[in-house]
Amino acid sequence: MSYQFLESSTEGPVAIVTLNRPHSRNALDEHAVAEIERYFTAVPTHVRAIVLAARGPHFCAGLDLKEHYVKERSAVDFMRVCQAWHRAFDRIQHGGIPVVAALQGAVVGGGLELASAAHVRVGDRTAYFALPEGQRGIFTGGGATVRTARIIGANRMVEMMLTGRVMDCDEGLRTGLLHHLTPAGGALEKAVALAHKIAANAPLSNYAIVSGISKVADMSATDGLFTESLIAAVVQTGAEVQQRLGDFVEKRAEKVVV
Ligand code: 1HE
Repeated sequence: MSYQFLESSTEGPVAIVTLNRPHSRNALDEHAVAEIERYFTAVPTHVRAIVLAARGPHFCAGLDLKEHYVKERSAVDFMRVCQAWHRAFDRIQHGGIPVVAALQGAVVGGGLELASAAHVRVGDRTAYFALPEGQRGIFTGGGATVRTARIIGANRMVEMMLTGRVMDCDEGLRTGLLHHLTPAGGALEKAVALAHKIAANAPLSNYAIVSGISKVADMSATDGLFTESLIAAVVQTGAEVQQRLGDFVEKRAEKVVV
């Protein structure tokens, strides 16, 4: 499949998908969001983990403000834009394949919404986060009220949006926007290494981890526990379980050590 905004390549079971519009700081126009949805809807079948990266010094400057300015969209037009973002980012979060984001520079507005849909976020020391919608006279529309608020807390998101302050990489690590922090320029290498490690897990376990946990978080405790038992019943009887547990019992498997 051919793309204008995205670049993709594979390294064995790991795909690397790269936002490739650095001259616009990878701002997301309608076409870019449609390409993201298209890629994550039809991931090559051999891919077991995906790295989401970006060219240039900034991961993503969010909504393409120039497109929004020129199009002078109506409320209904923008509702449709938001729904397209929701569909695309939902494919990332719930597509069943682990996604590791490699972040540098600005991860702002819709760029933070995109990063929030990934399962693992690796940032280098240049990475920073902001929700400048208030200053632009707009509002989040790519899922931040759900995904970003659940990561950093609704209260902190309100404060960030009201004040427009920039969160640096250290605070990003403390608040859960980052899971791993690397020296400048090191995020992609670390993300690819993590993706290979993730790809070595049983695919059914990975599917359950990325699809099940966030769904259970939307449920009551009673429904969540019941759903967990159903997921576990399927995964624990999967094709690879006997071999992997046999490796442990026969002392061929790695131990869990610090
Ligand atoms: C853009 C965009 C954009 C850059 N839409 N064109 N997002 C923002 O409010 C962030 C706005 N951008 C910035 O604050 C800065 O551009 C950056 C900090 C990201 C990067 O700064 P810098 O100095 O490296 O680059 P630059 O010179 O500001 O930008 C380079 C070019 O990218 C320039 O275009 P040029 O034609 O003058 O070369 C910029 O206009 C262009 N550019 N950001 C369009 N966002 C679903 S709702 C989501 C709501 C939001 O995402 S709100 C957050 C919007």
